[in-house]
Parts: sequence; structure tokens; C-alpha cells
Amino acid sequence: MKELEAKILQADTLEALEKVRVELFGKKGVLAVEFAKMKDVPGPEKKAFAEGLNTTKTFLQESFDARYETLKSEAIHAALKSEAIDVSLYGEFAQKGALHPVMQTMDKIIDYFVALNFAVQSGPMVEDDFHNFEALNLPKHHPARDMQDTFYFKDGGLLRTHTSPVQIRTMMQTKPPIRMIAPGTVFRRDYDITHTPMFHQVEGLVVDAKGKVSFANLKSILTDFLQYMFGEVEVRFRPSFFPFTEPSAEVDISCIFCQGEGCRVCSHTGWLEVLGCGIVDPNVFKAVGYEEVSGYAFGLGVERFAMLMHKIPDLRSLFEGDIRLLEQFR
Ligand code: 2NL
Repeated sequence: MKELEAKILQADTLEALEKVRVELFGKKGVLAVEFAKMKDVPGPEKKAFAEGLNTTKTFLQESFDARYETLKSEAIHAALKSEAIDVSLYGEFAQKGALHPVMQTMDKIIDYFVALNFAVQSGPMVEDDFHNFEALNLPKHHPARDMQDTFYFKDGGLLRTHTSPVQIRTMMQTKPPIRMIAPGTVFRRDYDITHTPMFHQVEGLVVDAKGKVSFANLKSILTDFLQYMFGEVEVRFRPSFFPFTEPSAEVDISCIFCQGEGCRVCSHTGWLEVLGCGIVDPNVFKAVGYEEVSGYAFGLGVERFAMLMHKIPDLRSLFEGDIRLLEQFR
């Protein structure tokens, strides 16, 4: 019996113990063989023989059960140890996304005008001749239309070349006063170092009763806006021409690369052109059915602002979809 117990105690894995189980308790195992001897034991000794065998069987079973529990528990602990996860280890962090620099710039522009109580309006990118050109004092066959090479659809529809049609729609839907900006995507058939066929604009429009809106108002709000965007820069208004404003002006800031000293970026002028603006032409008000009003309007290209603010030298890098550009704007 000691030898049999030793077999149990010496089994050092569950697999080894299973072999011992078959050897001892199996159908042809040691105990089965012993019990089979019962039939040859003479009658009077049968009881004592059976009792002795049962005691041995119970003892071995208990010994086996105890060994099984020990090995099972050791196996579980070994598994837990080998599969353990070190929760204090650094993991691989998910990459953070980023807003495209053009949209960051757009948001900063919008924030300024929202703070000054301008409403933010939007409209369709697929427009018609009236809202994109006619209502803006750009009659058919007018040479100014050539300035904005247009994508036309076969049915005469077109991709808006500026966000001005949003102002036209707003004016035709609501009565003055109006105080709004129209940020959005626009399209022109132009593709070279400084032009992409799709780009972004923010235009602004203020309309109120006749005499209430002046060029001085326009000048002060745009000067403050440009200093908010670019810091302490000089701002200068130059006479210019747009079909939809009269008088019109282009707005320059002192060059942020050379502080007005003159460099390659500003073509040695010391100035960078950043905005167009003016007093709304009476023909525009006529087209939308407004009478006895005055207004100012302005427009800017968001890509140009983003490039100047972040000193991005090449416009095309904004549209190549290179993740390394975005990583710099997280
Ligand atoms: C520029 C110049 C400008 C406007 C846009 C406008 C819109 C209406 C009426 C009158 Cl509905 N004007 N927009 C006015 C002056 C300039 O944009 O250089 N944009 C990039």
C-alpha cells in the first residue's frame, strides 16, 4: 500500500496523476485485480478481506483526491502567472486626430465675427447664374466674369465661384438689417502654384437703413479683425475695383515676414494683400429688392490666411493629404 501511495505522491503533473489513476482505480487496475481475488477467499475470511480492501481503497482515494487538488491548484497558479498582464506597462496610444489648418483658421475667423454679433449663414455649392453672377452686378458677357473661371454643368448650373450667393439668398429671404458672414467652399478653374480649383472663403455683409453704414465702420472693423488674426500689424486700405461694391478697396497688412522691411514674400513692397471690401453697389440691392438701405461687404481667402498665419510656404501642401502636415497642427 505504501508503494501505491508513493505513486500518487510522486505524480508531479496532472497528466502523470491521470496515469496513476488508471493504474490504481481503472477497470484493470491494481484495486480491481485485488477485488477480483475475493471469490477465492474462503467464506469466513471474506468479510475481513473485503473490509481491509475497502479501507485501502478509501485511503488511496483520499490520497489521490488530495494530490489532485494540489496539482490542480498548482496548474492554475502557473497559468495565472504566465498569463498575467502588467497593468502598469505603457500601452500603445491611439493617434489623436486634428482639424485641418484651413478649418482651424476658418474657425478663428468665424469666432471673431460671431463675437461681434454676425450671424453665420450657408448655402448651396451648386448655384445658378442669377445668384452667383447676375445679382452681383456681373451681367452676362461682362469681362469681370472671366476673372473667375467657372465650372459649369450641362444644365447651366455651376459651382459657386465665391460665397456671395449666400448673401444674395439671405437678403432675398430676410428684411434688413442684416449682419452676417458666409464661410464656405468655392470653386474656380484655376490650378497652379498659388491656385487650387477648390478653396475656401469667408465673406461678410452688413446692411442697415440708408446712412447707417459707412466706409469708416468697415475700415475700423476690418483693422481690428486683422490685428486679432495677425497681431500688431499695420493695416492699409488701397482703392480697388469689384463689380459688387463701390467704392472698393483692397486691404494690406505690413509684411509679417520682414515687418515691412521688404522681402521675397512681399515682393519687396513691405505689404501683403489679405482682403477685398467695399460699400455694396446699389445694383446689388436693386437685384434683391432692397430700397433705402446702405451696406458694406468684404471677402477673404481662408487658405491665404492659413498660410500667412502658420508661415506655410506652398499652398499645395494643404491639399496633398500628407499626415505629416496635420501632425504639426494637433
Ligand atoms: C476678395 C474680395 C469681396 C464682396 C467680396 C460682396 C457680396 C455681396 C455684395 C457685395 Cl452680396 N459684395 N462681397 C465684396 C467685396 C470684396 O471679396 O478679394 N475676396 C477673396
